[in-house]
Parts: sequence; C-alpha cells; structure tokens
Amino acid sequence: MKQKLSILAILLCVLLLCTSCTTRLAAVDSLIRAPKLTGVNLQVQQSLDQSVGEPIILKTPLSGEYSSAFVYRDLDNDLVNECIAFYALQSSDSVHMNILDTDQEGVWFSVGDTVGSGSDVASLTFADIDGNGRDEILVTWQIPESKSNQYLSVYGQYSSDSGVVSMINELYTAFHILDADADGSAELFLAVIEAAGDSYLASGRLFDYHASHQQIELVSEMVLDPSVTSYANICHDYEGSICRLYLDGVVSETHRITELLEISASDLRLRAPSVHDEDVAAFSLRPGTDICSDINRDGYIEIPSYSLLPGSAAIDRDNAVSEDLYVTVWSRFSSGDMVPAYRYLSLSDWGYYFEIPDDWSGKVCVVKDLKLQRLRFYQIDENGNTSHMLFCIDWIQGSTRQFSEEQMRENMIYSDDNQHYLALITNYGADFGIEISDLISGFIKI
Ligand SMILES: [Ca+2]
Ligand SMILES: [Ca+2]
Ligand SMILES: [Ca+2]
Ligand SMILES: [Ca+2]
Repeated sequence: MKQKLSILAILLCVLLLCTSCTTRLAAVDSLIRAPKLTGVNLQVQQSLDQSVGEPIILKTPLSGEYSSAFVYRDLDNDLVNECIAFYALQSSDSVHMNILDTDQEGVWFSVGDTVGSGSDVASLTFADIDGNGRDEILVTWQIPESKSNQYLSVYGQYSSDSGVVSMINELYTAFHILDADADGSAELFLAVIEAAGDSYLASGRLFDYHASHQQIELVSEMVLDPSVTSYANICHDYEGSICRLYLDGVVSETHRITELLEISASDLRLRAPSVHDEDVAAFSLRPGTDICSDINRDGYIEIPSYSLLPGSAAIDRDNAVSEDLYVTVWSRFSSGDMVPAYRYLSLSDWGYYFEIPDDWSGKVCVVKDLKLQRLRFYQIDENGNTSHMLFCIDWIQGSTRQFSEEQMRENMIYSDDNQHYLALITNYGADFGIEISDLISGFIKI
C-alpha cells in the first residue's frame, strides 16, 4: 500500500511539473507572438481586410503624436469617430490610407482608399485649413529616394458617402502649421531644399486654402539661405498684424543660423525684414544646437546668438588657455532691431547655465578652470585689466556629507543627489553688490 502511495505521489508530481511547464511555455509563446487585436481595433481590422481583399501589413506613423496604424478621429463633427488606417500590401511597397466609418448598427465599413506618396507614413497630424470647423488630415510620407525630403498630403472635406478630397501633395524639407492672418483657419509653410545642378536651392512657400478651387494653393514664395542643409525647427509669433517665422537652419555639423521671415495678415506675403544693415542669418550664426524659443516667457520668441566674453577663457590642467568663452545672447526682433532679452554663459558640460546681467558688460570677466571645475568671476578695472576675484562657483560631485552645515546654508547654490554647486563670494564681490541670492537666481540647472 505504501509503495502504491509513493508511485501515486511521483505521478502527481510529474503531472504538476508538466502543467507548470505548459503554462510557462504558453506565457513565453504569447510574448513572442504579436499582440492580438481586440475590441474596436479587431472589428476595424476585419473590415479593412475584407475591403482590401489581399494580405496587408499595418503601418504605424514613424514619428509624431500618433503611433498607431489605426487612429480614431471625428472628421465630420457628427460626434462619432471615424478611423484612419495605414497599411501596405504584401505585394507592393506603397502605403495606403483607408478611412473607415460605422453604419447605423455600429458596423465598420471602408469609405475609401488612397495610395500615399511614399513607402512609409512619416507622421500624421490634424488642422482645420479650409476653415469649415472640421479637421483636415495631414500625412507626411517617407520617400525612399530622399533622406532629407518628404511629401506632405492634406485630405479633407470628409463625407461617409465619398470619403476625403486630396487638397495638396507637396515635396518639403520642413513644414510648419500656422494661422498667419489669425482668422481661425490654418496656413501651411513649407521650406524646401532641392538640388539645382551642382548646388542646392532653398525656398520658403506659404500655402492657403483656395475656396473656389477647393484646393490648398501657393500664395507666396521666397528664396531662403542656400547654405542651410536641413531645418532643426520652425516656430512663429505675432507682433500686431505681423506674423513672424523663425527658421533654425543647420549649416554644418556644428553650426546653426536663424532665418527670420514676416507675413502680414492683409496679403499673406512672405518677406525678410532688415535689421539695420545686419543680416539676421549672419547675426545668429552660432555653434551648438540651440533653437529659437520664448526663453523669457514673455510671449515673443527670442533668437540665440553667440558673443565673445572679453577677457574670459577656459584654462586647462596646465593653466594654459584652452578656449575663449562665449555668452549665448537671446534677442527679440522688434521694430527693426535685435533687442537682447537674456544672456547666459553655457556650462553644459558642468550641467548649468549662468545668467550674465547686462550691466556686467565690460566690468566682469570669467575664467573656467577645467582642473578645479571652478568658474571664477573677476572684476575688470578702469584700465581694462583683470583685477580682484568677485566670486567663484565650484562643481562638486559626491555626497553632501563633505559639506559643513554652514556651507550648505550659506554657500550652496544648487544641490541634488550627487551634484553640488558651491559658491564663494569674496569681500570684493560683496562690495560689488553680489549676494548668494543673486547667484542662486542666475543659476539654471540643465
Ligand atoms: Ca464622425
Ligand atoms: Ca477643415
Ligand atoms: Ca489663417
Ligand atoms: Ca520671449
């Protein structure tokens, strides 16, 4: 009897082991397989499969806000979402866009199918360009024959009977949606760099909806800087009835420029404003990757530029000058002038920016000591010579245990888990009017 019981126990163990094996294997298997579509997505997929009638591969936009092959959006303002689906046929490279809607029973059906202008969907976005209060679909298509250019297509005027109307299909290098005349409907700005013989031609093109043609058409065009090879960013702001466009162009692996364009609300014409004989692009030529932004959050965009900080330098371990120091100056274009709004020294390798007040110009110089990881600020005397040290900021890593309570309370500018910035203000600095609170407010951790 005992023997029979042991055999039964062994059999039970083997059975249990096998069951857990199977469970584990099933879990692994479900990880390997692509997740199955469920719910609405499954119904859409079935309708799409049925409508196409041959094997398909779903396509997901490669970048941007929408990272799904099925995007639900109410295109006709009837408070029920339609579905925009992207796919490719297994038999060809072209990407298709299919729009699906639901009937009165809530059953999905395909309204229409469009072949896109590329081999992949680069991005998807929505905007009302014809001003009918409904969103148009903006799709950018990746084209295999070009690394830098893509196609932009806009589809609109959706109805469940006839689907969408194609309103534009344009080659572009960078595009930007804006409402230049502030009338509530969007315009499109496209920057295009195209080969022209041995060189390149860059142009800026503004497109607006033409009601009688029911198309989005070119309204203004101008030549852009041919030294730009791509655009890092485009943004815009307004001053009165003028809309300003800021194009951050990449001119080399290390340098960028900003091109400034204006569009007046009355005629939607593009033009380049002049800045007291100075070219904005030349003014804004700068190393690094800064792009225009509203740096001081006053509602207007500032353009970054670099300016040499006189008498200042970085010194290496042997106390030899290793590089000049530059201040990043953020200026706003206003009434034909570049007005500095914010200036800082970028110590991105040490994890911070330090604001240089306007009134320090010509009075203070800086030494960045690479060996001690110390930034020293000196007063410049009336003869233009470097004199007393006003203050310094040390970049220190490690735990805060190395600092005294007094240091933590009176000298610490910024401190986190393992990075600390400790200041020392000399008597000369105190006489100059510098307080620890000034250093704390001028310090920007990045
Ligand atoms: Ca709808
Ligand atoms: Ca619309
Ligand atoms: Ca508009
Ligand atoms: Ca601003």
